[in-house]
Amino acid sequence: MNAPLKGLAMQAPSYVKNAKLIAWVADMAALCKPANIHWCDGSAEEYDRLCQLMVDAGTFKKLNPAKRPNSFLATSDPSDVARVEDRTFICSANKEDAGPTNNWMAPAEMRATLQPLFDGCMKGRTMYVVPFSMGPLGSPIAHIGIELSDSPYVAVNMKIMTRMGKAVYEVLGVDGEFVPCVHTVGAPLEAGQKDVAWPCNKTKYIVHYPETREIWSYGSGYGGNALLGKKCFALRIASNMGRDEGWLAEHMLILGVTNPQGKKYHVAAAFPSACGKTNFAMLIPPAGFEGWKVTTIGDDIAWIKPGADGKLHAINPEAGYFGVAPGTNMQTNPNCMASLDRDVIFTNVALTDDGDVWWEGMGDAPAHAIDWQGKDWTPAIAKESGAKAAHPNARFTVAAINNPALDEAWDDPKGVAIDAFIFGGRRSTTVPLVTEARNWVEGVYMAATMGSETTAAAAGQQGVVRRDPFAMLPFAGYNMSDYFQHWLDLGKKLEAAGAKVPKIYTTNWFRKGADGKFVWPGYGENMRVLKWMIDRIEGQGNGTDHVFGVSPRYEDLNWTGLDFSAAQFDTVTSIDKAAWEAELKLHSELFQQLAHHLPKELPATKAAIEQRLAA
Ligand code: O2Y
Ligand code: MN
Repeated sequence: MNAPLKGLAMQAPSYVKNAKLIAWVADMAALCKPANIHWCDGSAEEYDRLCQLMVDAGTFKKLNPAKRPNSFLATSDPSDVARVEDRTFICSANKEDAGPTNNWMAPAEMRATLQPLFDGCMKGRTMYVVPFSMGPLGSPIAHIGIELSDSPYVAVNMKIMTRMGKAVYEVLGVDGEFVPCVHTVGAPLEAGQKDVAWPCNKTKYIVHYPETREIWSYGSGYGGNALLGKKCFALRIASNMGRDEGWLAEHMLILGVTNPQGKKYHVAAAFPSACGKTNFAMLIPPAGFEGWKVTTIGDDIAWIKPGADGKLHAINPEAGYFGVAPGTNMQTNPNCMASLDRDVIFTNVALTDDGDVWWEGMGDAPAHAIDWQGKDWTPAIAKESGAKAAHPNARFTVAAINNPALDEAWDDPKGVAIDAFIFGGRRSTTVPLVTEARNWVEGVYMAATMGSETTAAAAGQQGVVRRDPFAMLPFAGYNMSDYFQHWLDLGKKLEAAGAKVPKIYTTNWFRKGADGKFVWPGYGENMRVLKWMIDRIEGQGNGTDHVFGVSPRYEDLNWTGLDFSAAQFDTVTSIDKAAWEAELKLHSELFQQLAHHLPKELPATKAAIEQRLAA
């Protein structure tokens, strides 16, 4: 316990009644020694004031209101541009509980490491107390967090990304539970020291204590490192809560799909980072799908709890999108482009001469811009030096309510009942366009073994495949094999109760032809695959059984409005025996790595696939 700072922590507003929270803020203030404490109320006035404060400090540039009303551009320190997986730790009491896919340090050792770093880390800065609900306020599926941060950038981003503000304290009450999240940029200001536009520290720690449900983040002001509601709470800590309490915290978008007869289905889909989750969540059905509608519930994270009706009910714990800007355009995601018309915080995109933003893949390049590092950028400079106007991980932060395709139930405290799960890898060969699992265990196997290619594959060659089970490799807050077991247990429990479990699919939009180009057109055309899944849910879609599931034949998909030949279809769906033999060897390697607590159902499923392949 640190010596209390006289007066400072006593500034809690009268509507904050939670004794544990007030004591914790006092204790953290005594440790971090901020110059001020600001208890965020989540009001529009507060948002505007903090944005102006950052404009004055040089952290934000206000964009031309005629082009991009109420929008700002932040450019980060070039060393602080992405999540830092090698500095992310799961500090469980036992190393085995973090598992071989997480960095681990003993909690006491980590606390001893962080104590001197946090001592005085907020000197000269304001500590923002950010109350947030992950999920609709008061929903039985939602949970509350409080982030203490010395970054106003974090406070305003949290206002967009979560349900942030005063109302959270009403839900919290006098003795409600919250996940404490402490964040510092790690750049204390000594008396008279001038601040920089993007303070951060070379040393970074993103630390989770799963048993005590705490998050401590040091040294970065960026994205998932600093907006602690997102990956840290909603995935790493929440996956622990879900395991203990019988629910799921998943790296999944949630969408609604309504057929021309008005019947609505809900799908949750996991794709590895930067594999088009936002595009799929905002899909616009193509020509040939008149009367079909896709609506967005969430684009990145799903919390899913079994309901009394035996169904799995999902909410989006977030209230906004922190999406990748490069590559987003009117072809790949028109709904997203429309969402970005106003009220946006852009980070690390380029500033055009007319006060707007631009990024690679947005559309026609401007004749001149200021790049994300503040340098002059022209198409000629780019051609000569390869300089990017926007950082490849440049982001937008925008409220879900800006999305024209927002689902009417996106904020429903009951959540939506899930009809199907999709697990999508990124593979240039081997894995077919879409496969349905014949049962829950086979689906868990597909999800556990999914992979994503890390390097661009040369024509006809496979890149390096990084296994990314359930798209959760960087986000599972405990041992991955225990996580598989949790999925198997949940399926068993639902089936034992007589429930119809959601169907499970695996997709791969990324097969390449002999010319090294993607064959499947993707984006809106993915609707054709989605419709096949819905036909299957209704017991109507046809398909063919193969070694590891059921896939559609050419004639089983609706091709109206798309010129896609049976030969092209064969390129994205064929199953190559030798490739699958090699693939299964890679599955064995994964299972060896995850041998501790690996559920026996997974090697058994693999053996069955091997037998079918040999037959
Ligand atoms: O680079 C970051 O800090 C953000 S990572 C991220 C952001 C939004 C959605 N997904 C991700 C991800 O890595 O999966
Ligand atoms: Mn993500």
